[in-house]
Amino acid sequence: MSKLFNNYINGKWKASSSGETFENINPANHNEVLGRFQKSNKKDVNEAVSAAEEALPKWRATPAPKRGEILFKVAELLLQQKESLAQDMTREMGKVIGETRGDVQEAIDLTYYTAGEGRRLLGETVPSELKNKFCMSVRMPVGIVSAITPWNFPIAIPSWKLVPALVCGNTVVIKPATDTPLSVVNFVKVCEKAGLPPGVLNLVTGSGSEVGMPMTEHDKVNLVSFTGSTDTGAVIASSCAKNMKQYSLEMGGKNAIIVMDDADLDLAVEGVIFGAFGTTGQRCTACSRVIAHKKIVKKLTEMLVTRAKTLKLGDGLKPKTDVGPLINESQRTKVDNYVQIGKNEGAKLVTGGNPATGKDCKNGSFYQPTIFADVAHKMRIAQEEIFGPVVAIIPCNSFEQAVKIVNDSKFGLSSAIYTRDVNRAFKAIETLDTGITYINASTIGAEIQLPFGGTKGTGNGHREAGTAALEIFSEWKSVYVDYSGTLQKAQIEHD
Ligand code: UN1
Repeated sequence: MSKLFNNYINGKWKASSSGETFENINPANHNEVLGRFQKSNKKDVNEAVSAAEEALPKWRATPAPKRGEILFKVAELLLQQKESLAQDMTREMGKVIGETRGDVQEAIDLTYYTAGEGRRLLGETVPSELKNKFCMSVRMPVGIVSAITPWNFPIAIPSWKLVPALVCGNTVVIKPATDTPLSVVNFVKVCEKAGLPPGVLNLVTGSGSEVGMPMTEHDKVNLVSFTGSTDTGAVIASSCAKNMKQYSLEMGGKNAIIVMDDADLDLAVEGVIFGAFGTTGQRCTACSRVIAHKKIVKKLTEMLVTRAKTLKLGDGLKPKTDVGPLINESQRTKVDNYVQIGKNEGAKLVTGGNPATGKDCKNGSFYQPTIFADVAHKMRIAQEEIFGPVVAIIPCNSFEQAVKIVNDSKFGLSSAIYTRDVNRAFKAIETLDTGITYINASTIGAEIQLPFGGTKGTGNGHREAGTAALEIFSEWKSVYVDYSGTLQKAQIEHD
């Protein structure tokens, strides 16, 4: 019988009231069960929210530098445990060990950076229009936060939500994706060991409908922070709007790399391969469109196909593996369906296009790195998020046309351009309608000290990471101190 994992509520590890569990399976080897996790329900959510409510007054009254000190400890422990956290993560969700180490490193970076906010949380002091009066703004916690996190960055993305929420003085209930509960259990254990008081952070595992929705609808929850699919984001947004709750959403992308005729093609090829097939294409920032100038499109396509064929698929724990599996069988079916759609639309399949079933792949959800050429930008494979190792090459005639094609998308997360022309690079920065733009680099690999998020259908205007995250997890309070000893009237006493 595989190991049993519990929820974490009010500082205690405990089973769900449902009495039921679900299995966590290695996507590289379906015979390996990593453990059984609690199949929780509304009752567990209510208990977790009550714990968060009870812990809130004391936590928000804890000086922010002290909250930051606990979070520094979290960062130190993550650093100490980096290797075992990364190994668990590869077994749980498949991406290669170098990338899972990177995932944990992203959480370490974010946590050190944001713990320091405990000694900043900057507000403003501004002059008053009246004499003997002092004006300032301070950051207040929002209250109880529900964090609903995805499986593709199972520790980094939870850290983007939990750490700023906690440093700002909120209490939290987190629900990890059902494919990656182990990484979040590991993260919560680190927080417990670092000395986070009971009730400040609570973990409830289970499905979106049984756990995620009650966490969204609960009337004591003040803010829902979600990363995941656009469909689920839309459900969360309408529920929060109805109940006047705050929400921050980070959803899909259809990220593009423009390759101009003056680009360093070797560099561009590495960027496209890393962006399209890194994390098996399962990043919101993954490169899924290449907009290539007609003068180089043929050569670039050949180079990409040659390079894609060298990629070694298999178990991400093996040091020679380049590309791991997809997260589960339903994602593999979805990717395969998109490949059929691409073929039916008339795109030219130049490599891949099938599930990978060789000896290193036979027990897992593997899919061949897939490239389509001669794609028209209105085709579904060039418009919809596939979330797999599939990239569409779209020829273009000019820089201006390339920008139009990139921007003709309902999403706006990440974009990139390969060019040696500095003027064109700056024009790209100005005109590409995405939250992130890379020059001579791939669409993936954002650093935590900058805002992360996108325009249009990618989100709802918020940015995570950096100091931008504080705008999500704190509320402004404006403070006026009148030390005149008289009744002074702003605006009215104007002359
Ligand atoms: C995501 O795919 O949701 O920029 C996050 C990147 C990573 C984060 C990706 N640092 O690719």
